Amino acid sequence: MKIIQKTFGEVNNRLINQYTMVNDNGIEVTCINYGCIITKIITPDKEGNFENIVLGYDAINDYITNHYYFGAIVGRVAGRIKGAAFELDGETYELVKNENNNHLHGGMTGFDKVIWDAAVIENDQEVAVKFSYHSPDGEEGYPGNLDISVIYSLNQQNELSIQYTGHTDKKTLLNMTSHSYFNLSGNFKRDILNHALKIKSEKYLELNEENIPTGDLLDVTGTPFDFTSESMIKTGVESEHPHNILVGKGYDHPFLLQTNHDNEIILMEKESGRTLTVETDEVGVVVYSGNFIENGGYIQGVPSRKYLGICLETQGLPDAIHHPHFPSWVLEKGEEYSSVTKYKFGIMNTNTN
Ligand code: FUC
Repeated sequence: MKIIQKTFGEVNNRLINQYTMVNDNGIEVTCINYGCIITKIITPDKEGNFENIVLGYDAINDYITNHYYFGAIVGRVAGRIKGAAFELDGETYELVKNENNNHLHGGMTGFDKVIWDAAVIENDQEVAVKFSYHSPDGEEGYPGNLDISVIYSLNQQNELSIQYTGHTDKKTLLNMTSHSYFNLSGNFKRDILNHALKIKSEKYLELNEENIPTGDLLDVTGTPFDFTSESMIKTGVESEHPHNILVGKGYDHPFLLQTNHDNEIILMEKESGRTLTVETDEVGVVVYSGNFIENGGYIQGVPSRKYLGICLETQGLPDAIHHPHFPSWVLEKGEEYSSVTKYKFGIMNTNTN
């Protein structure tokens, strides 16, 4: 195993470094210390062709102007906070409004748009990069000085693990996620409509017309949201179900996970034979099928368009601060925020398809 470091670009006169972790099976994960962005993940298909399976750019400027959060760490709070305001201990906090009247993905300058410190970790079992960031009291409107770290580690079992840690000096909100757009076809040869997904989830969250949870948890049975047995992404894209149409035809929905660290999310593409298994500590996953990726321009040589990638954003349920019956992601002073999500890269068993 090894880590290869080089300069990726420059932001505000600071050099941005690129780290490529490589295991002995040839799996590669590349990340940079701007937004903790994962720029590339190279894995083999069933024929042994090594190709990229995440949307990304080659130049730092594309990431600076990008509003898709490609590969980035999102925070302090992933998803939308209604009205860009919340109350904690009787005090009202106003957040930056960056989507209509609401707050999205940590604001204008969220964790995806800041420079992180980085340290390389290498041992017999794995190669890793530890990113750290100090988010000052009041940043984007949130209370508390917050110190966070995100560790990306790759092992010989072809697992990428993301470990999130956070501490605050004042009660605050913290609900981070990773925003990679996966496309298992390899180098985006095909869109994700024929990717099959399996999720151990019997409930998804109803959204309003601003993509914010209404508070209602709905049963997946008999709907395009039923991934309890594998189902294609095109099921929801082609469906007339009002909840698929509401989010621009497809998925942009939080699912409540029934189980953790138990193969709870599996993405597969038969043609390439690639599989991605996601396991997490988190209570939910937002499945976003890339409905808002615009036409025009190129993404690593491929014309930009809808459904070119799928995000599987493991996290606490969105806007929980306004829904007391959702599990809380309020972080107390002195408490540790700690969460792990693992991504295992595999190949389908050809005997079963
Ligand atoms: C996802 C979605 C949003 C948004 C963003 C880029 O997390 O929930 O709707 O489009 O990504």
